[in-house]
Formats: sequence, C-alpha cells, structure tokens
Amino acid sequence: MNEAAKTLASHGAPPAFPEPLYVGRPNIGDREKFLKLVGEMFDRGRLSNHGPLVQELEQRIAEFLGVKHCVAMCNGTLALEIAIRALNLTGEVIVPSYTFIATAHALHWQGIRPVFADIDPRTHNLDPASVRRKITPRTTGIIGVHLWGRAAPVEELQAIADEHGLALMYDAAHAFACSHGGRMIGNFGRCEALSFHATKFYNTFEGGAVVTNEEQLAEDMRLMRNFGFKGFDNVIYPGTNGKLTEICAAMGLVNLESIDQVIEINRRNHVAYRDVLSEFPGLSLIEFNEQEKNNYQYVVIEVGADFPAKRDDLVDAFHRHNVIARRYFWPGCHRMEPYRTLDPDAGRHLPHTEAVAERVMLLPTGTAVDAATIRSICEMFRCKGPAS
Ligand code: T4K
Repeated sequence: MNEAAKTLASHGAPPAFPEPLYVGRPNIGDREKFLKLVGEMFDRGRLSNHGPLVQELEQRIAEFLGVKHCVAMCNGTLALEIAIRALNLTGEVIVPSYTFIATAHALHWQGIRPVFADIDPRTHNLDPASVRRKITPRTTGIIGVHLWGRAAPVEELQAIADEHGLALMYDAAHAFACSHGGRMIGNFGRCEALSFHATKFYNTFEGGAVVTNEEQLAEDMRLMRNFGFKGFDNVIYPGTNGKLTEICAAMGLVNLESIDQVIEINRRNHVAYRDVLSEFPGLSLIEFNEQEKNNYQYVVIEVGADFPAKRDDLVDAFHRHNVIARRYFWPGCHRMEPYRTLDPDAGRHLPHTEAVAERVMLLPTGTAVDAATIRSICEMFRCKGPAS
C-alpha cells in the first residue's frame, strides 16, 4: 500500500466502488434507433465505402460546425495523417509535447519530425513564444491542439504561420462542439482533425473526420482516404484506407441526437466537482470560458505542491478504490519512444510541459456518473486533505 492509500485507510476512506469508474466511459445514445439504422443497413447490403449513412453524417457534422466540408475518417489518427499529407507537410512540424501520442506519431509515420514546443501552464495549450523559438528553415507547419476542448491560441498561431509561410492545422480531437470567439472549432487553420473514439464524449465507436473550408483540400483528402481512386479502375494518388464504416456512421447519427443532453450532463458534473473541490486548498479544477460552447468532457485536476499528497500516490489510491483516474498526458510525448531516443534533451526546453504533466489527474465524468457519485469520489481527497 502506498502512502496515500495508507492515509486513506487510516482516515476511514469510503469503501471501493463495486464497479470500476473510468475516465472515457462511452456515452451511448438511443439503442432502439441505432438498431433500427443497423437493420436498414443490413437490408441495403451497404456496409462501407461511403454509403448513405456516412454521407448523411458528413453533412450533419458540417452543418453542426458551420464548416463547408467534413471528410469522415476511420479514426482520429488517420484523420491527422491524411490532413498532414494533404497539406504537403514535410521536414519539421511544430507540435506540443503535452498531447496524446497520436499527434506526434501521425507526423513520424510520414517521415516528418515532430518538434516539440512548450505550453502555457495556465491554459495547457501551445505557448506562441515557444513556437517561434522552434522555427527553423526546415519547418513547414504547426499543429495546434485544443487541449481538453479549450481553444489553442488561434490568433497568435495564425499570425506566426502567416509571418513565416507555414501551414497551420489543428488536432481538434478534444474539441468537437466547442467554440472560440463564438465560432465553432473546426473553422480554424487550414483544417482541423476530429476524433470520435469510444472514449470521447461523442463517439462513433472508432471514427474521426477532417473538417475544412477549402474545397481542393477536402477533395484531396477524399481521394487519399480511398486508396487514391477517382472513379472505377482509376487510381491517381498513393492513398490509404481511411474510410468510416456504415455501422460507425449509424452510431454517429444516433449520438448526434443526444449530444446536447450529454454536454449538459458533463457541465453539471463539472459544476459538482467544482463545488466539492473548492474546499481543498492545493487542488484546482481547470475552468472553461462560459461565454463559449464547451463539451466539458474532461475533468482535469491539478494537484499543487501545497496539497498534502503527491499526484501519483493519489492516482494509485483512487485505483485501489476502483476510480480509474488517469495521468493524461504524462510524461509528455518527448519522453516516449521514439522521441526520447531521438532527442534525449528535449525536456530542457519544455519546463512547463514537464511541470504540468507531473501535477494533472483526470477523474470520471459523462453519463456514467452523477452528483452523488462525484461527492463519493471526492471523499477520497477529503481523507487526505487538510480538512481531515
Ligand atoms: N489527438 C488527441 C489529442 C487525442 O486525445 C486522441 C485520442 C487522438 C488524437 C487520436 O484519436 P483516435 O485515433 O483515438 O480517434 C484513449 C483513447 O483511445 C484515445 O482515443 C484518446 N485520444 C485518449 C485521450 O484516450 P487510452 O490509451 O487512454 O485508452 P484506454 O483503452 O486506456 O481507455 C480509457 C478508458 O476508457 C479505459 O480505462 C476504459 C474506458 N473505456 C474505453 C473503451 C475503449 C470504456 O469504458 N469503454 C470503451 O469502449 O487512449
């Protein structure tokens, strides 16, 4: 038993939850409607290759985001890879290290070097000053990440991209249904990649999309996701297979209908966490700008040095109590392979990334938890906190 777990036990911590509570438990919409769509799909005998459900989903998502084109993909990682290729990125591309590993891997898989810039410790998003310092003659682009659904500094990044003739795109895997300056995310940079993975607040089992307002870019990406086929027997590009299936699109269409409801549940959960956690000096919950649209899909807590338990001990103790808290995105991409071996000293330039990665922990939200569960989850902090 680690120190935090021992202290929890000695302070009469609540009993473990009977079932694990996960960060990333899927939200599942109307099952009857889903099964009806699947039945119709079987009757049609169209299971993949841009069938009617995928076409409808693309149209619905484009309308929802107010963007001209939505190119559905089989997952968020392929969406990133295809977007990167369609933008002709080569050489070096600047990305945050404080992100899911897919952001960096999508570049590395195409022989492009991800160059890690530091983050602003207040927003957890790219620090424009650090981005500027990372530009070299080999830099061709910047990928901003709207971490936790909070917009990256889009105005500053656009100014840097314009000044240096760089392509700017976004990894918007966390930011579906979010806005910045009243404009839906999906409309920034040259294109934005979305993830609809099962663990996202809105899911298509696996899935994703690239959204863009550029006609030619959308056309190129449609070609790339389907092996480069332009009509029967005519391949004009070395493409890949990035297609979303019909059954995934059926899930997406059904889940779109309950998206407002899920966001409202996430928002209520966020408020419930905020109310309880405000009692604990040393713990802070990241906030969202209430003037914007937010999906509140991540409950991100920073464990300060003044809190009487270490983040890692807390995470272990929570796990023992069946609350599967996560340390996203520890230890930072630069400390994972192959990047750690390629540049062992990268951390010297990423002090905020390293510090934030050491203090963040995520707790469960979504339709699987309610206010009473949240109070019980937070009891574990109370046992260790100054109030006990
Ligand atoms: N860019 C960013 C910034 C991203 O965050 C991601 C994905 C991507 C790009 C790439 O998009 P995709 O190619 O994935 O579409 C999870 C997700 O797999 C990943 O999609 C997500 N980000 C990342 C933040 O989280 P893991 O390795 O933490 O997943 P895993 O298997 O540990 O699942 C998390 C928890 O969710 C588990 O403890 C159990 C629960 N769970 C999971 C699944 C799949 C369920 O309860 N039911 C399920 O069906 O990466």
